[in-house]
Amino acid sequence: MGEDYRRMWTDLGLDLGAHDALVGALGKAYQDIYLAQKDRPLGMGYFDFVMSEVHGLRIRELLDEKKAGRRIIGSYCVFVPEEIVLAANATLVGLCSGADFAMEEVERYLPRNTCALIKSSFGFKLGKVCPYFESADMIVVENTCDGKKKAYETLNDLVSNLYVMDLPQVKSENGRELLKTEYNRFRKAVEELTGVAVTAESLKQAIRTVNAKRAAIHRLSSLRKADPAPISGLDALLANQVFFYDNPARFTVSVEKICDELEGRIKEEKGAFLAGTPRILVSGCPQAVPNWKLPFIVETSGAVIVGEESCVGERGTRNLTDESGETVEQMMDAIIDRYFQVDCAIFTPNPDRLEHIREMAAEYRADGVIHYGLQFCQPYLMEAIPVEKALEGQDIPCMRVETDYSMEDVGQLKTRIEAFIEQLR
Ligand code: BJ8
Repeated sequence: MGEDYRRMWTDLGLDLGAHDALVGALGKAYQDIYLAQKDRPLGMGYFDFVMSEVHGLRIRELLDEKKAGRRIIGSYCVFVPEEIVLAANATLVGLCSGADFAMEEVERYLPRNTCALIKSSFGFKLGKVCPYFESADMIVVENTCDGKKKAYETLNDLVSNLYVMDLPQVKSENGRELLKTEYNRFRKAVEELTGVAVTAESLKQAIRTVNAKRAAIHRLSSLRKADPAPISGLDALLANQVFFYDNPARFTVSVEKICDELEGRIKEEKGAFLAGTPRILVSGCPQAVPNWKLPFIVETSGAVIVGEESCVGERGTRNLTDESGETVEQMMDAIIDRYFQVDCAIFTPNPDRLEHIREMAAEYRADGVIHYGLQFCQPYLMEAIPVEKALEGQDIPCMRVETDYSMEDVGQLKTRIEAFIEQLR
């Protein structure tokens, strides 16, 4: 099987030496962070397996789908509607952007002071290490923050299959119109790519499939309201990360299964940490695989993470699409309504996000909030200040963290986070 995978990666044009280094580092981090946890739910075995095969079996499956005539679409943002992709007989996968790679090469194209997520997406492409990127027939990028917008102009010179989706920045009538225009344009582009027209039947089925996986992961999130929390924040984050890679139907079944197990743990008052452990809500920038730095520090410093107000978390999954439409137009409208609720910090103003953080802090019984901002991410770093103020009004302590993907600040962050947790006790 090892040789078979190597042939597959070579055929995709990956740099095998660099890829080996990446997979080795990923495996080591996984071992040290995930497998070192004690008494994990048995259902996590599935996610461990997915992670061990994230560049292997899953890529093989995608290539098999391609052989059978399906198209693969890669994306970096939760604004790319999976419902439309599935309805036109294609598969959507999240693209890697959670680790530093080929940074010297990246800084030939992007300023040093660019957020780690954007640099990472370039690093995986330039270092030729991302089999998802290389398997994709179309790469969808979006006009969200300024960094992404400008970086994609450069990426467009490097790859031939980029599709740029324009997105609104204001939640107004005009903003909704823009989203509608863009989603209809995207539908046509995907139909052209696959040669399959979206029908009322296929769109309904796709909405059901995506709703089911969102509902399943939302169920898992809700179970974390219990004290003791039945699952660690690290493990819950992993399930949220796998959400972007896995086959949707299989993912749904696996999440429902672990939820059944967690319900049993709650009944037995069995937790990942002891009852009364300080509870943290993390809010802010997305944490893509293998960016596990913050939860690792928090959960080895005496607290448990009980929720993520993030696109790899509740912001990306909490809303479902109305399934009652009968025509393609009605269902497209329902999809637009659903995505228009995503409260990314690129929107101005963005009061819904503050409300949602307050709501989550209360529901998940968080003792404190850690606002996670990537360095040079202006939308989230700017919004961290109103978030802190809004929480002050509710007497919920908030700590602002500004970091990147390197491990250089782990010691300093740990000291600050330990002091914050001490204050919550
Ligand atoms: S909907 S959060 S996935 S854009 S961290 S690249 S904002 S400078 S990722 Fe996002 Fe879509 Fe919004 Fe969600 Fe820019 Fe900030 Fe970097 Fe960011």
